[in-house]
Amino acid sequence: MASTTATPLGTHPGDYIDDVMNQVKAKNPAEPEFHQAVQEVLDSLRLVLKRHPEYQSGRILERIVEPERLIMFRVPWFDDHGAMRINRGYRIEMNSAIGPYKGGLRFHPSVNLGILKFLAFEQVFKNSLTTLMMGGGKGGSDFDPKGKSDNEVMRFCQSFMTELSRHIGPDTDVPAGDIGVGGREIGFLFGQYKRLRNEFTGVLTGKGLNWGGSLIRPEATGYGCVYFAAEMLKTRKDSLDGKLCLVSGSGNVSQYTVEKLLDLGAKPISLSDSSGAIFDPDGIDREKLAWVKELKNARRGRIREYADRFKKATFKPADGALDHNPLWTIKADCAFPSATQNEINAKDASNLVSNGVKVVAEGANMPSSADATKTFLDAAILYGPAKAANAGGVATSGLEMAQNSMRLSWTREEVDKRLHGIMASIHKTCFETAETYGTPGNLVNGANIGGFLKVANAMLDQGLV
Ligand code: NDP
Ligand code: 2IT
Repeated sequence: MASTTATPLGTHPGDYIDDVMNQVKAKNPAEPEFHQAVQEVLDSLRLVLKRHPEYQSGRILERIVEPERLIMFRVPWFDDHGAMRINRGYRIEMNSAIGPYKGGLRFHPSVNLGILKFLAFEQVFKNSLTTLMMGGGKGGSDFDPKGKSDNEVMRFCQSFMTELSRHIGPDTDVPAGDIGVGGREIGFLFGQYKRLRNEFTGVLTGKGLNWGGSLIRPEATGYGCVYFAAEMLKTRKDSLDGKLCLVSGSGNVSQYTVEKLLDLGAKPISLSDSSGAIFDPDGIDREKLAWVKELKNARRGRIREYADRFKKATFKPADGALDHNPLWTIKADCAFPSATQNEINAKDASNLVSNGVKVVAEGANMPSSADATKTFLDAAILYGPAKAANAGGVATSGLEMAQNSMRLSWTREEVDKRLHGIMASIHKTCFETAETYGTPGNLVNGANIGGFLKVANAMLDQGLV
């Protein structure tokens, strides 16, 4: 097992980074997604530490990989048959150097400590890139909303919030949605917080429009990701007009990615869920998208039904025995992975590249494995990593917080204009930072370094906390 003693000051920056990574693995065993997220950021920081020894002497890396606080709790609830059910709840308060903890809640059976730590870690850098004052956090539960009645989901959310409410607040920690947590869940969570605390405050984002929510927040992650892709294309004097686009997932992010792609003249041709993927050579137009929204948001059905409804479309079931995902073998100009982590492996990435993909913009968090990321960077395609490309969601959450503080609501046009401006500014930061640190075009380095610098400098200013 690697040593967990402090690396002596004066160690070569490269060895210091390796030591920190070994300590992360030793202290956080069996958390491969957390290791993957940390490794990617630390690799980018090799370029920074050579120029800025103060981050090493201030032990910023050891501090930034260590959550400020981990909260784990029991969530007991009754199902519709009167049986007792027990789930596990979590909130990771990762870093508050530049603002209150901010990040989503994920309800999915795969949720565990390592997955939430990877998400919370990424959130720190993403939130910094938005230019708004938000620290990083993430939470959730291994509760599976699939197949549960609205009443079961409500009882679960009330129990979850009964414990979580002790730890959050509008100036402390502001959760939002993520996989399995949408408008319905935020409503139940907000109602219970208000009842327990007797306070109507902006303690959650993604709220309903009549009770403190912001226009464009539901759309923001998907819209923002498409704006980011358009910014990347602009650097090669190109646009989304007429581009064939693969989109994975069929939830919040995927639906609004398809919507904005249609606005900008592109042709989205796929969607998926955990049961498989549909491919529609005619394109998913507005009418078909409205049908998908009804299928997924109201009926909570499976994407397979799309191929029954629209006869030209084909459905390919998910097959864990394959070494690749058939979705990523479809020829297209752009790919918008918008389902979940590690949904693109090395084989998928090389399939995309050999089919001539020009743009990959990540709507999901860490959808590409480390090898897949390397394949995209080596191929020098336009690759927008998640912490930059999907930051529009949390950025608009930041705008919701600002509106709540002022007790005002901006118009749809105002919020969309700000979102667009923020995505362009994130792209600029990533693009210019990649150049400054000697790796032009590498937006992975640009995002990791651009997000890191502001947080690291705030941590230095605030002393050893
Ligand atoms: P939703 O719950 O609305 O949709 C999730 C979609 O992904 C569903 O189609 C779901 O299929 C699919 N999916 C989830 N897990 C898996 C899996 N293990 N294998 C295959 N498919 C899977 O979530 P969102 O759209 O909000 O989130 C999608 C991604 O975007 C996540 O990575 C999330 O972290 C990220 N993100 C979300 C933001 C937001 O504002 N909502 C902001 C930034 C990033 P099924 O229904 O079968 O489970
Ligand atoms: O991953 C993410 O950025 C989100 N799920 C959105 C977080 C938020 O606070 O809006």
